[in-house]
Amino acid sequence: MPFAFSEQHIEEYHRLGYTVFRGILPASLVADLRRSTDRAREVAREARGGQVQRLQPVGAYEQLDQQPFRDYSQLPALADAVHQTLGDGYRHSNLDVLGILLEPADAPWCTPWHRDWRDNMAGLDLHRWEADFRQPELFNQVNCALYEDGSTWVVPGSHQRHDLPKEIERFPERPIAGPDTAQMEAAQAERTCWEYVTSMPGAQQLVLGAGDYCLYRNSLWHIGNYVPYRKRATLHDTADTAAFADWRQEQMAAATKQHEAGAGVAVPPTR
Ligand SMILES: O=C(O)CCC(=O)C(=O)O
Ligand SMILES: [Fe+2]
Repeated sequence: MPFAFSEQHIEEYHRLGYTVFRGILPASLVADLRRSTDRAREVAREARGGQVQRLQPVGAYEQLDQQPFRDYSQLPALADAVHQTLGDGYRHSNLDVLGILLEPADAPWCTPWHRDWRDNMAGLDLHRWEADFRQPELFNQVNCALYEDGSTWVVPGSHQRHDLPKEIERFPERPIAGPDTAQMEAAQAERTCWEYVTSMPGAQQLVLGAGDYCLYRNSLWHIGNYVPYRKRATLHDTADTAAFADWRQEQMAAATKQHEAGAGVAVPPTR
């Protein structure tokens, strides 16, 4: 069935913190994007080794064919679905941010469980995040899969609320640590990551098909869990607003200042 927008997308986005526009990318565009992202995988691994998680932003890499990314960022069906879900001031893509999430070449691994910015941006003003995490125009993120992708897990509905007691009990230490799989052989590392992922109360796997566009709130509890045998090229983007662009710039500047004052390391929430 071709993609059809419905009110269920709006309802799910608000209740669960994510919704999926199934098969919204035409197959011909998926094919073109796969060609560009095959090259992106090589470029990323040459630059940063086989375990690299992403290449971002794609626009910084002139050796890639940029046309498929432009076609994706101008796709009328996507613009329309995002406008219908979020409203008119939202774009479905920002080419200055757009990246690609990739599978590891060598060994399974997973990120720690986290809410973006709060847990993976050292030096962030946490009071500011606490005050802002429910703001509709902030924190809208996108995973758009070019191959079937079950790497992302979420705790549905957690975007609406603070951590629950059982979540704090599971992860009492902050920053939250991921599992240490460095010395493990592959099947053991995969099992250890799986146990870590599923130890979060209410965790659910998000399974995307090729050409699915998932719009989600990155203030949700979520995690990425990766295995080398599952090929991955998932566009990672933002359903951006001017307000969110300003927020990011302001927070990055403040965190960098903190760092310069010796208070910690300011790193963007990317690997
Ligand atoms: O790989 C994913 O889908 C999630 C990655 C993620 O959450 C992150 O890097 O912050
Ligand atoms: Fe994240």
